[in-house]
Amino acid sequence: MVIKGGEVIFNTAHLPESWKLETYVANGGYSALRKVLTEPMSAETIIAEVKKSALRGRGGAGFPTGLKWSFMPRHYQGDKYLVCNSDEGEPGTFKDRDIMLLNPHALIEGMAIAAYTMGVKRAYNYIHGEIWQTYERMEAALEEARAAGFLGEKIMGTDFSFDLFNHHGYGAYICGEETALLESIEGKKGQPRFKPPFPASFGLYGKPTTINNTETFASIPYIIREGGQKFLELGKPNNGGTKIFSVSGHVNKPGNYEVHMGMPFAELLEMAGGIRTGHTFKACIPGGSSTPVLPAEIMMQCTMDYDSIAKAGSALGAGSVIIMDETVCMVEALERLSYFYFEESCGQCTPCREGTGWLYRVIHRIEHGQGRPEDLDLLADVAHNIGGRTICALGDAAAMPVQAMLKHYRHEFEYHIEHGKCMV
Ligand code: L3W
Ligand code: SF4
Repeated sequence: MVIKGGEVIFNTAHLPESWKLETYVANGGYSALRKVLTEPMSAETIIAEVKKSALRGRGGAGFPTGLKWSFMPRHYQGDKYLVCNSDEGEPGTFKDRDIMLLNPHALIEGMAIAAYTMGVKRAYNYIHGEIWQTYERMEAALEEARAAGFLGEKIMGTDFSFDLFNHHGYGAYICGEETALLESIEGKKGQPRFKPPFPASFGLYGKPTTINNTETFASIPYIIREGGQKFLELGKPNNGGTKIFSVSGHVNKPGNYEVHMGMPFAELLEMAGGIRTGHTFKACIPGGSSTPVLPAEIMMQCTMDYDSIAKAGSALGAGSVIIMDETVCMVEALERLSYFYFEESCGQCTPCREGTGWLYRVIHRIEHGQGRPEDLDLLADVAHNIGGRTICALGDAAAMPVQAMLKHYRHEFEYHIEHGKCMV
């Protein structure tokens, strides 16, 4: 798989043993933490710089990072926590594991800066269950950072003390939902909580907590080193910086590509080697399986940023670009997606628990030649009755792909019902 280096996170990925502390430090690593601690920079100044950068949460929601940091109660004297969501498990996502494999110290440094800014002494990095090599790499990086005095008591001889621990999950997709993740760290069943209250006021062990994605934290050292304005200018207004796009599916060179936010989609596709030889581009899921599918002709007009993809009727999500060529039957593709959400529903709310199974069963029978003429209206109705009626976004995430597929590819579903087989 291709890892295409960028300017912010994969800038050292091409170097031998890029994950080692020695390599990181030789390339400016931990100088941002030093700057923050020794100048010293005030929390207000750091948050202002992050706001200026227009860094938005890289886990899927695109929430402004500087704003999120400003929610943490500044003068609260009790325990506060910082949590990194490295639980990427959505179909199409595979960037955070490469960040932790290739540049783990950018994550550690970013978290240390965030902890200093928000007055946090203890943090957790929640790593998806099935990625053992990544977990071991992160463990080794934490050991290196502790031995070098970048974590622990009185960091760099200042009064700032902070420690960070990895927490290995067990592979449940729902634990990537931020409140289910907190429950899981607390040793409970990983089920989402009602929001509000948001983690900023009631988070880990009921204490104020900030949760950001791996790529979000790993972008922070650059912002402090080079300034928020420079990061902003790598992208476009309201969409600052670079973004790692995980391109998969029917391209010649699938992989992780760190590019400027706002790059035309056509250029990204070109970088990924184009559609596999001899085939034509049919459709794209631009941000991970919970983001609506877009036909090729719409996608080719987009730039890769939150605003452009939203305007086209989908979402940038976690930047997980799934490319499909003309051989893909959309009924079969949706059957696989809907099985995933059915399987991963935590079962707390009726619309999601029952609705995801219902969607899957109807799509399954269409795919296997037993569809009924009324099934398409039934699918639309069930999806409509899940969306917005559940505790967490998994319900919406199960409903949206169905609605988007019926919007753009209804004729393929109709053909399947009429002829009992794929149109392609
Ligand atoms: C305080 C308020 N905090 C919002 C915080 C909130 C959260 C962030 C965004 O889901 C999406 C999901 C997936 N006071 C606040 C506030 N916050 N208002 O801001 O919140 P939210 O609820 O919009 O999103 P989320 O819960 O973080 C993430 C979609 O991303 N997605 C999923 C990708 C999957 C992975 C994976 O495999 N792990 O990354 C892709 O599109 O469907 O909609 O921190 O607390 N007033
Ligand atoms: Fe669980 Fe689904 Fe409800 Fe989310 S929407 S809390 S996954 S049942």
